[in-house]
Amino acid sequence: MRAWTAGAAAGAMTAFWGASAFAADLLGQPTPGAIDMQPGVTPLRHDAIFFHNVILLPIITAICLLVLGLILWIAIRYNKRANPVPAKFSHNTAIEIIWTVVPVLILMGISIFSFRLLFAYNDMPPAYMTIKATGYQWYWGFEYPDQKIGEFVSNILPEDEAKAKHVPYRLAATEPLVVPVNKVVRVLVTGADVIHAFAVPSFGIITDAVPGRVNETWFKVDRPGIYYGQCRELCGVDHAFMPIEVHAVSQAEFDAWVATKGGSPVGAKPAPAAVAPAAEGAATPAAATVPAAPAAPAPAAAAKPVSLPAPAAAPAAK
Ligand SMILES: [Cu+2]
Repeated sequence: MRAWTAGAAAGAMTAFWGASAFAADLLGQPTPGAIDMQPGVTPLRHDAIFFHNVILLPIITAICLLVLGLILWIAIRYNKRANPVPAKFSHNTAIEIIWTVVPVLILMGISIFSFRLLFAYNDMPPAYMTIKATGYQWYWGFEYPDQKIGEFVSNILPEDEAKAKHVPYRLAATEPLVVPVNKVVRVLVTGADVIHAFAVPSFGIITDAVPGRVNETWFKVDRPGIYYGQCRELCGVDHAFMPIEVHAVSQAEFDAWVATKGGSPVGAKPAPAAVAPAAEGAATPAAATVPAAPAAPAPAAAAKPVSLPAPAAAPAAK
């Protein structure tokens, strides 16, 4: 009972103040007994936690308390004994306007923060490097095209090895995804057989791995560490056994790791990566305007020569 009370108190504290100031949650993996979200290490995750803890939770709490208060008020003040002769009216214009307009305003307020976060997810800064993650039944394949590292396979680390290494079984993998800290990493996600999903909670990302399609997401890890993720789309019997293990390391350590994989550390990474997102961001407007622009003058230009020679030809014929 005391544990439950402590848990409820912790829950209330966490709900109102966020876990960071209260509990020592493990970084990059779930914490036994914890109820808050995993701590974030990327800008997207920080924003998502802010949105949840500072915007949504207070609104939800206030609405719940308001409705609870109204129910109690009605049940106590207007029950049959306390109020034997009920009022006969059935409409109140003022209150009907209020309970229509106020929820609309609340939703509009939420949408400002919600859309800002949604755009941040899609508005990737210029990427330092790209990783291609492919979901298989039931493991992941990772490829580093910028470093010329071909696809390598990452399986679940067997239970005895995980125990021997003191790493979490079902989260630890045979091959980690190694990335440099403080660099924008673009992840291209696809599936080879069925739909999987690439998810790393502390990065705040979850992207479907769909066969025949390439989805994109990004992260920028702000501190070194080991961060675990999992497949998040039910993909078959071993769905629970295809973890993702990400090591965020310094640039020097990353370059050393690239060398051990037989890749080229530098290459021409920043240039194509810097151009690509800009082109992608402009892809929709560019695609809309560029073909339209030549298309529009083209018929006009074609029409003019056709119509012009005609009058010119007519006098020539005379
Ligand atoms: Cu799965």
